[in-house]
Order: sequence, then structure tokens, then C-alpha cells
Amino acid sequence: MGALLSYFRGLIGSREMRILILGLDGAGKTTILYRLQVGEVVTTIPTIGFNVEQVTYKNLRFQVWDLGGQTSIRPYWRCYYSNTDAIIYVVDSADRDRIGISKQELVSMLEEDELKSAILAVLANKQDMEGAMTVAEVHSALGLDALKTRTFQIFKTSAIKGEGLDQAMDWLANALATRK
Ligand SMILES: Nc1nc2c(ncn2[C@@H]2O[C@H](COP(=O)(O)OP(=O)(O)OP(=O)(O)O)[C@@H](O)[C@H]2O)c(=O)[nH]1
Ligand SMILES: [Mg+2]
Repeated sequence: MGALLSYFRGLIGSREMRILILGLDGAGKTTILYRLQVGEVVTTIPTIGFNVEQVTYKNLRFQVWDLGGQTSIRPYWRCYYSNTDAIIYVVDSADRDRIGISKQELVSMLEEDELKSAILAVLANKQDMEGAMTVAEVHSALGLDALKTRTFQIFKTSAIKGEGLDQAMDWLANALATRK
């Protein structure tokens, strides 16, 4: 089993996995990218365009693209879809007003052919905020029950406190290593 695992790791190690971080503006995407890369909270400004960084997590190398989430920028997300191995979809769990818009964006993104086999990790972020939706509420508001064949998982995170990101990355790394 261990040998098999390191075989897969070896295979993966030979190619960088391409991950997109998507979600509405202010959800915490850039904060998460730099949490993963430098392990700290950095001060962010709204992303106009994108940030791309190499992230190494437990010997796995990822190329992580963090795209701006403002309404006017979202149409450009599709320019980055090809060859994507996984999507990290970030939700501001405290933003009840816009969870419906977040769902629409997620649904239309998942309809894209280029993302057909991309693995999905949903992060119900900002769990530290008072009145934040629970992970079950976010799950239901995004209509994740309707996903049939997609490999996906939802996680509760606080990028500010650094909570939940390890679990999400562990799952993602494992899902990427064992995908068919
Ligand atoms: N309380 C709390 N604030 C957070 C959390 N994650 C991010 N933030 C804050 O939310 C604000 C927006 O975070 P960003 O990471 O810039 O959001 P973004 O998703 O990159 O936004 P765009 O670049 O506009 O698409 C910043 O003030 C962050 O400090 C969290 O888990 N909890
Ligand atoms: Mg950003």
C-alpha cells in the first residue's frame, strides 16, 4: 500500500497540478492562496486580474491560480479553465445576501466542458464570523446535493485563523492522487 502510494506520489511529482481558486469577490481567495504559500495572513486588496503562485504541500507541487471575483471580472474566469485539475471554490459564509449569486456562478462554471473532470473542493470560509452559515447551510444553499458524478467535498474554513485549510488540502491531494 505504501509502495503504491509513493508510486502515485512519484507520478504526480513529475507534473505540477493546476488548481484554480474561484468565488465571489471578498470571499477570501487571495488570503487563502497566501496562507497556503507562506503560511501567514497577508493584507490583500481586491484582485484585478489574477495571482499565480507555486504552492508545495506535503511534497506535492501545485500551480495555484487565484482569479479576481468581481462581477466585471467573472466572465474572464473561463479563459483559465483548460487543463485544470482541481477547483477550490471559496464562499463567504457570512454573506447570506449573495449566496444565491455564488451558487449561480458555481453551477454555470461546473457546466463547462473543460472542467468536466476537475475535482471540486468547496470552502465555506469566514467561519470565525458571527452569524456565518454552517457548512450544512452552505452545502444546501449551493445545491451541492445535485452533483452526481463530480468528485467533491465541502470544508469549513477560516483563512484568517488558518483553520480547515489543511483538511481541505489533504483531501485534495489525496483525491488528485487517486483519481481515475
Ligand atoms: N473574518 C474573516 N475574514 C476573512 C477571512 N478570509 C478572508 N477574510 C477577509 O476578507 C477580505 C477579502 O479577502 P480577499 O482574500 O482579498 O478576497 P478575494 O476573494 O481574493 O476577493 P477578490 O480578489 O475581490 O475576488 C479581506 O479583508 C480578508 O482579510 C476569514 O476566514 N475570516
Ligand atoms: Mg483576491
